[in-house]
Amino acid sequence: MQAPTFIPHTDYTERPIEEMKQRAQEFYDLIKKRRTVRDFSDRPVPREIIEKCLLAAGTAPNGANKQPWHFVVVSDPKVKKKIRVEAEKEEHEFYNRRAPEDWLEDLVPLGTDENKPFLEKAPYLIGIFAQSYKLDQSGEKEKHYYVKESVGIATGILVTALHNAGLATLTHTPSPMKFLNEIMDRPSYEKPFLLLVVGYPEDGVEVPDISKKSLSQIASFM
Ligand code: IYR
Repeated sequence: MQAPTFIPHTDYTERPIEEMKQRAQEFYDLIKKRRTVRDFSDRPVPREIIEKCLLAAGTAPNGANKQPWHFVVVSDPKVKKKIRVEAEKEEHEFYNRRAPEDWLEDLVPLGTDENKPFLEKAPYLIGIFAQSYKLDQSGEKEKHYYVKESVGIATGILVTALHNAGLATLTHTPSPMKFLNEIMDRPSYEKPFLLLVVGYPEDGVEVPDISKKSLSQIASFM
């Protein structure tokens, strides 16, 4: 067992209380403007922006620093088409057979259906995969820990980074998503976590008239 190596945390900046309050307010003002959109423009987005946001996602706290995620960025129209075809097959089943009545009722305010044109129109689809373990060169399994928690946090940072950059996202979960392994050429021990649709919103896009819970509804202080 190797001894741990520690270095000074020189990146930490303590801020005066007033500045903290202001920054907390400013961040809330920024993030509360994030909305999931389902109509995307086909305007291209420089890949460099996506790369930087992925680097941000990769800083997420995670189990034993195993970083158990993989992101597949798709911009090739042929691959996007394949994803749309497979996703719409699953969605057709979901909306017409698999989904219980109360689930479909809960989706009414969102106005979703089995048609997913955004999967071809948006400039990027990011497949997010959760690695339940990793195989090293000799085929040995390396264990991963708290995989869903870790990938969930990384995904949250990715969504936040993209919003901060000025892009819109849609967290899309065609279910089941196993077809993504084949299309995105990922091994079977990587589980598709979600498909993030990224781009500019379509001009004049509308979003559902829904609201977020208040502080007292989501938090209690003891
Ligand atoms: N995956 C389907 C259904 C769906 C389910 C939930 I929960 C949502 O918040 C939104 C949609 C679809 O994408 O249409």
